[in-house]
Amino acid sequence: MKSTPSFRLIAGLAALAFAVWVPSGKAVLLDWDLYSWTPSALTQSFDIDPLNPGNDITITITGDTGKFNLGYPVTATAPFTGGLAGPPSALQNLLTFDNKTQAVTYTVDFHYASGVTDVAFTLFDIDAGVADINQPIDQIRGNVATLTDSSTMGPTSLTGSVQNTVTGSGLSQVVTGTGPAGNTSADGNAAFQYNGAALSQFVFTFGNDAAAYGSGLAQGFALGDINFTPVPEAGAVLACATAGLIGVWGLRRMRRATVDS
Ligand SMILES: [Ca+2]
Ligand SMILES: [Ca+2]
Ligand SMILES: [Ca+2]
Repeated sequence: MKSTPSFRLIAGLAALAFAVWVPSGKAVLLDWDLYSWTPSALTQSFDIDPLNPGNDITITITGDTGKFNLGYPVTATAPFTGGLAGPPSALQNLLTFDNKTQAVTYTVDFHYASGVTDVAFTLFDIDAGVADINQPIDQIRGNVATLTDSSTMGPTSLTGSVQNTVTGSGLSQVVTGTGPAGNTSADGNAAFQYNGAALSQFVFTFGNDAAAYGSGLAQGFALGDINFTPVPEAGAVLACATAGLIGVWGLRRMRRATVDS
């Protein structure tokens, strides 16, 4: 039997699809230089991944949101840069709490059927005022991710800097400022990673350490770019494997037909 040109084409394309289009779990980046936050908005969704239908990520801020300084949150290259060259834009947050118990919580939802993994981001300027009880002491607490099976986990890696300290383990890891970090330095950075498990959401809360006085002074931090890797959907993997098998079968058949002829 002689394989027709169209059959050869289909078999070749199917084999090619298998070779290049098996879902690779390609990393996606919410890059604040490309996507901006509407000033003062408390929730926003972003469609940053063309391979995933519709919006891919939503960030929502709750809690004492009335304490944001005018015009915040906002994407900007100042005041906090994390010490990065450029500097790149980041989600800047400046608040003036009335007391040390007020706080705001950031919820980041990923809109992927099978979740995402290898989430990584850095917060800038998690620090404390000069050694004076009237100064705020930045604190990031409540660091928890919700997995696609509804269980929870803490950051798999949480790395502080010169002017903050990381305490606790698992679901109770906390970053607390220990001294003043320059707004354009890396001294207040805190790098987060959630690796290994498919998650659909992570949260963190920005407030003050219990040792802070809470005197109504402005304090702030920035959220840098968010990296993550979508987990391929089981259906997509199956479809690719099927296309690949058809392609391989077709090519073998063509080869046999060529030998026979
Ligand atoms: Ca999308
Ligand atoms: Ca700060
Ligand atoms: Ca600072």
